[in-house]
Amino acid sequence: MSEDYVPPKVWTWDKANGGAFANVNRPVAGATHDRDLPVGKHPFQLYSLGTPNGQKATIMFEELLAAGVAEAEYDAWRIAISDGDQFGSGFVAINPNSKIPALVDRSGAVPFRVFESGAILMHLAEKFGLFLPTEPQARAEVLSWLFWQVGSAPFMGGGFGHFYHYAPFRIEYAIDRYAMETKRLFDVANRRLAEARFLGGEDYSIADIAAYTWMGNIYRGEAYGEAATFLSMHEYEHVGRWVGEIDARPGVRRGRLVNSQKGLAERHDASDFDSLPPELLAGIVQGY
Ligand SMILES: N[C@@H](CCC(=O)N[C@@H](CS)C(=O)NCC(=O)O)C(=O)O
Repeated sequence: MSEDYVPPKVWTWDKANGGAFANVNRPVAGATHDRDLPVGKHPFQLYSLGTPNGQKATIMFEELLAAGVAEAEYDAWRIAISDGDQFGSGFVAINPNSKIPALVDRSGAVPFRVFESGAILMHLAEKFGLFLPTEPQARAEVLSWLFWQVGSAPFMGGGFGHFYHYAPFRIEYAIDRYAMETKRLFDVANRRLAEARFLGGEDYSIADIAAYTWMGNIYRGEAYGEAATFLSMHEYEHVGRWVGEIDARPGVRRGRLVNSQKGLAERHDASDFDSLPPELLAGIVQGY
């Protein structure tokens, strides 16, 4: 690999390309091994990891439970993506894209799968009538910001985060391109949050849950090494106000601890949190 790479006529897969995710990345889909997924006692079975995409689902469940929706009880199973668990046959059957989070809704007569973090948020919001308004204009605003986030996350993570932090060597062109786009996205959010308390308007919604897990980590300096300094996070004061407000929500604090190294590897009951040191629930932790 080098910066003066000239692509051949036809690309071929170099399995030993040395990148941080070389052991799990591959150019084909499908299962690599047989493995059934475990099933717990609750109506919702979540298969995930405490990454920003995974935390969208666990925060949503904990927010629903905090709002008094007892029917939203869930089991959260850990999918170790660096060990290749996402390529087990059971997981591929519920997400052919082999990425966490993936959900099985077993609350009705026939269980069904939901994959993609945005689809999981929308499914749960519609099912329980929370965090997604029904009035058409307000609903359109929330969905617009939700899909904005889902579409922009790959530029922040796969683009900026990858080339700034994980790539085996630094490529100025790639870092410049994705730093510029990541800063532009923060500016989009900052301007919106200067005029509205939350992304969708005055009420907290699934759009905030989705964007918070990504932007909060970068804003607080908990993602991609020195990224907060490199990207001058102090410029985004309204994003900072919004991150702080969401950080303080009890459902968010619990949701961020699920499927995480410092918190709960798995979550099967609300009482599981009782086993954690109280300072973890009082603050925000990073690390899955
Ligand atoms: N668009 C997907 C992206 C999910 C995603 O990228 N998940 C990552 C972890 S944050 C993953 O499972 N990576 C494993 C892999 O790429 O093999 C979503 O929003 O659910």
